[in-house]
Amino acid sequence: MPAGDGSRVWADDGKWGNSSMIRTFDTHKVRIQKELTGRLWEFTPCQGEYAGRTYRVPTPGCWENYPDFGNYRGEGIYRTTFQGGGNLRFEFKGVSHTAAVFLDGREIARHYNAYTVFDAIVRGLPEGEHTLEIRADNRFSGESALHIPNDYMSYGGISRPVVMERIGDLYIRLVHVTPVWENGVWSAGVSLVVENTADRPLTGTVSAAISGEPGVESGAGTLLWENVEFAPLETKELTESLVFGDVEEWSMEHPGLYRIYAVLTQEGKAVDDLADRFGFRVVSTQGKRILLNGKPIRIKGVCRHEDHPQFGCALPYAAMAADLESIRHLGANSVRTAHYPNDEVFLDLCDEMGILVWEENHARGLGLEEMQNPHFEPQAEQVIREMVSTHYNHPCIYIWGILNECASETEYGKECYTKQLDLLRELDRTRPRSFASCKFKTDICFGLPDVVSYNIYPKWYHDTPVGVYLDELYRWVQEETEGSGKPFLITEIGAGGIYGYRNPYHSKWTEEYQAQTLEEQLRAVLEYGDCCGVYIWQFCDVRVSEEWFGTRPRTMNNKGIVDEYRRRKLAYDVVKRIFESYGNGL
Ligand code: ADA
Repeated sequence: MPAGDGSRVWADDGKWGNSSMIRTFDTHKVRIQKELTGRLWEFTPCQGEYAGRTYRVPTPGCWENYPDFGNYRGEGIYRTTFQGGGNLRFEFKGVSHTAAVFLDGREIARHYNAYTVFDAIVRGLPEGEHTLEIRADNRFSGESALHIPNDYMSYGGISRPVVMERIGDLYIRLVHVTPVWENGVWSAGVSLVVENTADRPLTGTVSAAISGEPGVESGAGTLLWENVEFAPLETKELTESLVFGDVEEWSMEHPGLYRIYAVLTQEGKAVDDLADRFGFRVVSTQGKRILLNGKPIRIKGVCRHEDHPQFGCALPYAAMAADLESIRHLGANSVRTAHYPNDEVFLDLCDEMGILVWEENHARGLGLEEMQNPHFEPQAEQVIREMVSTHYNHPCIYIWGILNECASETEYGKECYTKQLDLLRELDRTRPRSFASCKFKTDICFGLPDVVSYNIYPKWYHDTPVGVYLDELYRWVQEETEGSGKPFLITEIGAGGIYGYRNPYHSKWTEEYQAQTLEEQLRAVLEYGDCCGVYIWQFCDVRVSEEWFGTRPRTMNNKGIVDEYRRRKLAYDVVKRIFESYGNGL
């Protein structure tokens, strides 16, 4: 609804408190948080027919879901007010796809890429009413190397929550926990990052306690760093390791979670805290297998875009949880977050449900020229850094993926794959790395990852029988590439099927053709002895960029086994029957 000229910015109720809506568990008892989204903000589009008008719109949300903005590609200004002051930290969980943030008219942050978290700290703000403005931009241009017209939609808007926190001069920036299994003993490596935002030296004491979540009894321990000195504006990492006598391991069947709770005190008073969760599990590769806690696993997965006709990419908790319920009902045990890092709440739910996640940086189908865009490397690297830093603790993430179907057949592409896989290794020594290739017999990068992964579409984009195609591909990987002897995964199989379209000839695009094709593809891959598993392309039908209408009926990618409203196609029951007949182990 238009707000009308001169109307006031949507008012804040002034109340502060700890909110558990932001994650599925509480992250603070001491630090006070307030979600600024979860209410109406003002929205003013900058281009097009309605430029300059002001509307009141729900947040988080994508503007494509506001009436009149279904196809809006441009800039939009979001505005809200809040009551507060002192030292404030603002966390933006996702703005699509470029953001400039202003507090009372002063720029406090800029960020590119819809799918990762960024923040801004403002010190000494006078108590009172303030205005926060976010300029979001979802236009395509040479400045944007990752968001390009593509086989999914780059939405616009504040697509994930905005959170405001009161912090002191010293605050706990992050905590990473690395579970280690060595010589029959579990330990947890803890790394805490504390930041002094003041321009004077400060002293603080930090403690960190690990305990099981309710229902997980065993294992507990505490760490203490007393009277740590922080130079002005210093960011300091505190590391230590804790040994555990007995723990409940995190597995697909029993996803036992542990909590780490860090508290910062100054002069005996708790001034800040941070809680996160992790699980005791290690992932490794051995020969041609991927191991979870030493046992070879079989991946039965679906690729999933964050997409819904009512919410765009800003799916609320209930819609994410419903997708995961379906995925579990299908007998699947894994999700590939194609083709970007996902909402933290989705990962929280996967942690709790024991669903393994292949999490991917943001890039789909970039050719050589697109990778040579001078912005490509820094933008992709930033996604990797932000993704690993914020999602490090999730036990559900068993592998990091990069650069889906990019130019891995070229020398220049190989340099980029090398740098990004090296960066992943530097940021996280514990998880295997991979990339999904479609370069049939031309890929030159298989010496680089820990797992070799391929997207294949026999019976859809070509007519070679599935078994023949798979054999030819696998033999080539083993005999002629540096991927020989590594675990091998099929990261996409699939076929298009339009919901409700059936005919007696079972032609392409019918639900029948899709169901038959998936059955043939799935059986061939799951029966392939040397293959660690499979991901179906894809869980649900998704909207694609307008530029892709030509090969995409309905301007949708119709390869979902449910449609965009999550209505099951014939393929759903076929997949369920097959997935349920294979276990999680190999
Ligand atoms: C690719 C790609 C997907 C999707 C799929 C398809 O393999 O990784 O994003 O475009 O093909 O539907 O053709």
